[in-house]
Amino acid sequence: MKLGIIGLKGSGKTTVFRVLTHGKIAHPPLEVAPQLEVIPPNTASIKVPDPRLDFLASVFKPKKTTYAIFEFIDPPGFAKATLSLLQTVDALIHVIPSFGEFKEPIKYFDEVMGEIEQIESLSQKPMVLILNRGEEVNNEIIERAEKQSLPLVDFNAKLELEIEEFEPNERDEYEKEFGIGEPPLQRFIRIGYPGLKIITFFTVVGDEVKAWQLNPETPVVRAAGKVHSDMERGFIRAQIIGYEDFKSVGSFGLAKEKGLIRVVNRDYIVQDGDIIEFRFHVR
Ligand SMILES: Nc1nc2c(ncn2[C@@H]2O[C@H](COP(=O)(O)OP(=O)(O)OP(=O)(O)O)[C@@H](O)[C@H]2O)c(=O)[nH]1
Ligand SMILES: [Mg+2]
Repeated sequence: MKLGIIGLKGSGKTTVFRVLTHGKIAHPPLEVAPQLEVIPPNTASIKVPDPRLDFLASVFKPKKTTYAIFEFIDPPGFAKATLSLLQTVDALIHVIPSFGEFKEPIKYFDEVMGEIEQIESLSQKPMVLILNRGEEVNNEIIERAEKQSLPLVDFNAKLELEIEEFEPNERDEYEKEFGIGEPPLQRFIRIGYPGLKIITFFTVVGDEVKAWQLNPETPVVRAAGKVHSDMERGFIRAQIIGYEDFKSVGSFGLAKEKGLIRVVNRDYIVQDGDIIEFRFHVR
């Protein structure tokens, strides 16, 4: 899934980008940008941590465990040209600054939303807010986010980046002194995931256990197409078990005995956490 980062110039987009991608080297490096006519966005991909996939891997012990991917795209500044770079992303991460000279988060929020609303290809995209904040929390913006049903994740991006870059012993010392809270990526996933309007299904095939991302309300035949176009074309039926049901018994054998595995046809709407086995036939 592609996630585009937006926010006013200097709001902390690149700092957030680096925090969420574990400081991965931006590509292309920012240093080369001035020579180029158009400054390219930073991009980096990360595996989406998922304890459910970890559990499946511990049960099946496959050779390969494949996590879903978040690809973050971080364009510079906040110009129309920049926004047009984001037309192909699946969702937007909107960084709202509340530190230093940035003292009016609501105002910045409105300004960015105003621009977005004028660009049809962006205005319909799912959105998660990141309040990039210093010491003081601004309740107004939190209330606004709630009112508009936008998930809001708050952390201090600059501080988090500094913590990430600590040596392990510095980190231990810091943790002893201040305590280290939930890491930003985990926070982003826990709070923000529902706002991304995406669900996850799993496949267990041969030596690979894999997580797949899917839009909600997708019929299973389309999910098959994500795995392989042949599977969609030759789709016959699918066997499904919800993750929680599987976890309660711990094996397909037991699940079958207990009647927890369902056979569904092509119109079945895939649910978050479904473990799916596709049956297909291609001539
Ligand atoms: N105090 C403080 N400074 C921050 C925070 N986040 C970012 N900064 C600083 O603000 C400046 C701009 O941050 P960037 O991450 O480059 O902002 P940006 O939105 O990517 O900027 P453009 O790409 O130019 O639009 C940098 O000097 C950061 O170190 C924060 O949470 N607290
Ligand atoms: Mg930037």
